[in-house]
Amino acid sequence: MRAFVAVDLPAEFEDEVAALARRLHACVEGRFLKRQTYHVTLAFLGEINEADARRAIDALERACALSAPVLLEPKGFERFGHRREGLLALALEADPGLVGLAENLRSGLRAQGVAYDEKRFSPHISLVRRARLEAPCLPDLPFPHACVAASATLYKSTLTPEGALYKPLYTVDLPV
Ligand code: 3AM
Repeated sequence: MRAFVAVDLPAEFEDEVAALARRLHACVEGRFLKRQTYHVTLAFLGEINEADARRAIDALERACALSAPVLLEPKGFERFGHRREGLLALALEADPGLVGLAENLRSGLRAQGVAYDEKRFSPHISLVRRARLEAPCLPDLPFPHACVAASATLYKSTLTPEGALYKPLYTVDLPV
């Protein structure tokens, strides 16, 4: 299965992110992601088997047990990939709790021999794929208020023509 580990968004924060995305419709074309897919990826594992999934759960539990409170604090918009057809995301501040969680998870995965994508951790919430921006710059929009995350999850990702479907496999509480 295709899998990744992510921090889940608290419901109120998710509401605010969805409201921000709705306002973007006026100036951005592309595939807007459904609010139930919003997350902050900590590590993308790619194809894993059942044994890897158990090891990843172990690494996730250990990382969450060691974690400081994880603050989700919007920083600004960020574009990844191709300028006219890339990903538009809401970038988050490099909160020490969030960065520490990603580092501890990744070192736990390494210790367990579970491979993951080693690109530098750049905390963000994906909003629009294949994004084409009409205006040269994005309007001044109210960003969601910072909040403390409550959980992190190992997800199974299934690719479909309509986009990826994410199924939570195992969720661990974070300290608040
Ligand atoms: O948090 P986002 O939406 O940026 O982009 C994919 C998504 O991250 C990323 O993993 C998350 C869940 O699908 N992803 C997908 N394929 C990837 C790959 N080959 C990948 N990250 C790195 N390498």
